[in-house]
Amino acid sequence: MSNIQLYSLGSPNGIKIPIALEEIGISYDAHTVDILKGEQFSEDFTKINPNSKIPAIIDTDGPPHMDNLSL
Ligand SMILES: N[C@@H](CCC(=O)N[C@@H](CS)C(=O)NCC(=O)O)C(=O)O
Repeated sequence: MSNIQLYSLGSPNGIKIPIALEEIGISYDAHTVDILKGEQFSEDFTKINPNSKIPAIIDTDGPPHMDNLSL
């Protein structure tokens, strides 16, 4: 298991971080959050990002990130 857990979807905002991680060569585990099904509002995901937006990252070696700019 990678220390980077990515929660996202292939939307314009959601694809930027996986592209960056791939280009930099950082390994990560990808988890789909289907915003068309409302999964961004689930209890599990709002614990990760209270703003209910993808992308979000849990880095076990650092703080959580929940915006393309902070990521
Ligand atoms: N400023 C945020 C925006 C993220 C954003 O708007 N994500 C959209 C998908 S592209 C989203 O999660 N929408 C779900 C919703 O608004 O309910 C970023 O760039 O990361």
